[in-house]
Amino acid sequence: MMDGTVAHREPSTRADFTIDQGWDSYTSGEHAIWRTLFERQEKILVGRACDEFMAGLDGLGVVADGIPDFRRLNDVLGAATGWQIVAVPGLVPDGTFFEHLANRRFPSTCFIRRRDQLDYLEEPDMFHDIYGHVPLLMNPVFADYMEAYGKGGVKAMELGALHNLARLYWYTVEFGLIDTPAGTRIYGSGILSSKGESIFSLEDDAPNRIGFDLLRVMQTKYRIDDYQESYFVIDSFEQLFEATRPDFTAYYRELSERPNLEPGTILSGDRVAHRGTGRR
Ligand code: HBI
Ligand code: FE
Repeated sequence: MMDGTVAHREPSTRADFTIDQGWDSYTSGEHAIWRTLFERQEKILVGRACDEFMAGLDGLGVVADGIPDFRRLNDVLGAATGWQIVAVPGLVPDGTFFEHLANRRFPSTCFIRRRDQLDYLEEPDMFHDIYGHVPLLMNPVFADYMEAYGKGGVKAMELGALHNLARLYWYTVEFGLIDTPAGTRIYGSGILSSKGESIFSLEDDAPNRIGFDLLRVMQTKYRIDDYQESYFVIDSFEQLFEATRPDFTAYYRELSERPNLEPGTILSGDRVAHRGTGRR
């Protein structure tokens, strides 16, 4: 901080911004909000969420009856893929975020939204982080992708290319769709933890659905205040992991010569699964 003040930290926050979840202090009202959110998504995601997500949720033992204890989840998650959940007060600085991911630590908030925020809140809460993100960390290929993303983030910051990499995260980890023999399914956490967008992303005519292409995704801007205007569809987690395995330095150079695209753009070279009717 230029004026000499130290960044505000909660007394219990450590240098890496981690805090204790404080599971014993949740109220019955907070557990009830978790139950409401869980039971709602449980109904909506049947036939909409990818199998790997459902298997991860089940394997983790995340259930409707109340807010899970991160210590219990970490016993299972650690044994499955070596990932651990660390509790943080909210959004943490990019560098801290990537450092955690690069070391197989997922930073999760530990507050739950209020009842009047059930359908939308601007920043991630524990339902988004734990229900939306953590089940897929039980999948070895996706777990590797998330670690690679963390390592890539540290590098992207050094190269001044964070905005490109943030788009990759946004259109895959947060809002990604995946093709399966049974049809297109959801794997993006921002969709999985949202009642409205779980339906909109797959079934509404408004948004584009475009085949995943790494550079195309990294040149495309995104919306943070509304449903997405375009969703990108991967063929498999292996495809995603393979596409992002190489060193990104050359990609960032190529992107610096390409225009940034508006979220609703369709290019002639796109593999268009659905051409959207436009803003909803
Ligand atoms: N912090 N707790 C938390 N959760 C996030 O998803 C998160 C963050 N800090 C930075 C961040 N995401 C993004 O800006 C990076 O992916 C670029
Ligand atoms: Fe998220």
